[in-house]
Amino acid sequence: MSERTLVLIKPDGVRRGLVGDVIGRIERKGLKIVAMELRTLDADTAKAHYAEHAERAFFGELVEFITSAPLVALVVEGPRAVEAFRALAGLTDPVKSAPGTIRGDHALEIGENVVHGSDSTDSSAREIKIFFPDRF
Ligand code: DAT
Ligand code: MG
Repeated sequence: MSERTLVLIKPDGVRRGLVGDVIGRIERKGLKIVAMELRTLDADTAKAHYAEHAERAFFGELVEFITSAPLVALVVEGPRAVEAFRALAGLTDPVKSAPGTIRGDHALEIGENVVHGSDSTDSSAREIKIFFPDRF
C-alpha cells in the first residue's frame, strides 16, 4: 500500500550542494516526488515541526539551525515510503550510520545530519500538513 512521507533536505544539505544527491537516491529507490519546495522556515513553523522535541536541551539550537538558511521540503510517495526513506537516510547520529546511507556518506554531527524523514505515518500526516497545508 502506498504512503507518503515528509522529507527535508536541511540547510546544511542545501548549502553543501547535496540536493541532487538526495533526490537521486529517492528516485533510484523508486519513490515518487509528489511535492517539492525550496524555502526558509520561520521559527513558528520550525517549532511546530519539531514540537516533540520542545523540552530537549538541544531544541533552541535545532530551531536556530533549521531556520538559518533555505531548505528543500518534499513529499515522497511509495510503498512503505516512511520506512524506505528512513533506511536511505540512516541513523540520527551520522557516525553510527552505515556508509551507503545519506547520513553515513555525508555527515559527522548529529545537529547537521543533512536530511529529515518522518518517523511514522502519523508523523508524516502531521508534518505534511505543516509544510503543504493545501496540497494533500
Ligand atoms: P531524526 O532526525 O533521526 O528523526 P530525532 O527526531 O530524534 O532524529 O531528532 C530530530 C533532530 O534533532 C535530529 O535530526 C538532529 C537533532 N538532534 C537529535 N538529537 C540531538 C542531540 N542529542 N543533540 C543535538 N541535536 C540533536
Ligand atoms: Mg525525528
